[in-house]
Amino acid sequence: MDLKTYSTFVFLIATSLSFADDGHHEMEEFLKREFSLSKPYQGVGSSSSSHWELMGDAMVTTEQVRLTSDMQSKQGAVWSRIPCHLRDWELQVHFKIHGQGKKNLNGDGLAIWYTKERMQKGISVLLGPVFGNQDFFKGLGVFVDTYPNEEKQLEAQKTRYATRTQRIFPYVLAMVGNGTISYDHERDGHATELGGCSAMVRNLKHDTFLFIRYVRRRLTIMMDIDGQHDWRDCLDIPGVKLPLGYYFGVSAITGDLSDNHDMISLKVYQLTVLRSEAEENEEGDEITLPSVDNIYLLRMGDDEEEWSVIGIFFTILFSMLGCFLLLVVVLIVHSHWNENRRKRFY
Ligand SMILES: *[C@@H]1O[C@H](CO)[C@@H](O)[C@H](O)[C@H]1NC(C)=O
Ligand SMILES: [Ca+2]
Repeated sequence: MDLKTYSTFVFLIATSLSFADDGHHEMEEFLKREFSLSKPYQGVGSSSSSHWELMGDAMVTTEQVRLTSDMQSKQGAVWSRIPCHLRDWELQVHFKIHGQGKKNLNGDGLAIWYTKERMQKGISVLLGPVFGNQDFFKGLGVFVDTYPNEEKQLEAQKTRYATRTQRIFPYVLAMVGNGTISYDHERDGHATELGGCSAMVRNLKHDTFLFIRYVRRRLTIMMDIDGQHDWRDCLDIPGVKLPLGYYFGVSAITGDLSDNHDMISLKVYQLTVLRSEAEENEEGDEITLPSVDNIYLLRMGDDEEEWSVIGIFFTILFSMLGCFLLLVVVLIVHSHWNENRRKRFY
């Protein structure tokens, strides 16, 4: 299948999925060219009238926007110059991560952004601790993390990794920042993770895609990385509040270990969603600061919460056992009573 047929295919699936996903709500998609980046990347990095701005070590070729090449200590990014005021959108990211390094001897990964600040030119090179972008960001970051820093660090300390919390890398994860939350690179953002999934995306022959959908304050991430042209769910989180007027961007970084981090295309679709009046009212007030509802329920790897989940499980189990016992007792008493009654009649 060539790319065109493929896109049509993806679009068809997208449309049918969106119908399926959203029950009775109809949804249509429109490609927004002003927020999209695709071949032949006209003017990107060379013209100031381009909708996209290239930063750091990023460079444009005919085939891709290369955020970093497979060399040490590089960081690059490409940022949209236009703030996005779409309420419901989908971002389709066609990317490629590849390099000479053997498994786990490569890094560090790339990030896809919807944030208040676009990276500033000039200081970007100094301030890029989060996959080439600034820390304490406001907005959404989706990271394709290709190097397990935490695991390697624990290995070096000869500490055993709790398998319960182990994540298999490369790992895709989402984080929402409000300007005061820091991304912990040494722990691969474990403490601030909203959710994520493993994604074997490196050194693949076929095309790899990530879909980030934001509809009715629900954040969904899907992937197509197996070359099978089907979507795999990665995460699905309701109650994600993102302000309007933020910027899309992508960035990547290499350290001692490296990879080529290539963007082939970024496509933003406007999703038109019909809302009921109740939904309109519910979502009525404008969001000024990014946040996630019930964030404590999402935090993983936290002992207390796991215990409380186990606690709830046992409470339910014992209540059910209790009810069952009560039922048995009632039945026995009842049948005895019936028997006695029958005896009285004969
Ligand atoms: C940002 O989020 C953190 C963690 O959820 C919270 O403790 C903090 O109060 C938030 N900051 C603001 C300014 O809302
Ligand atoms: Ca990492």
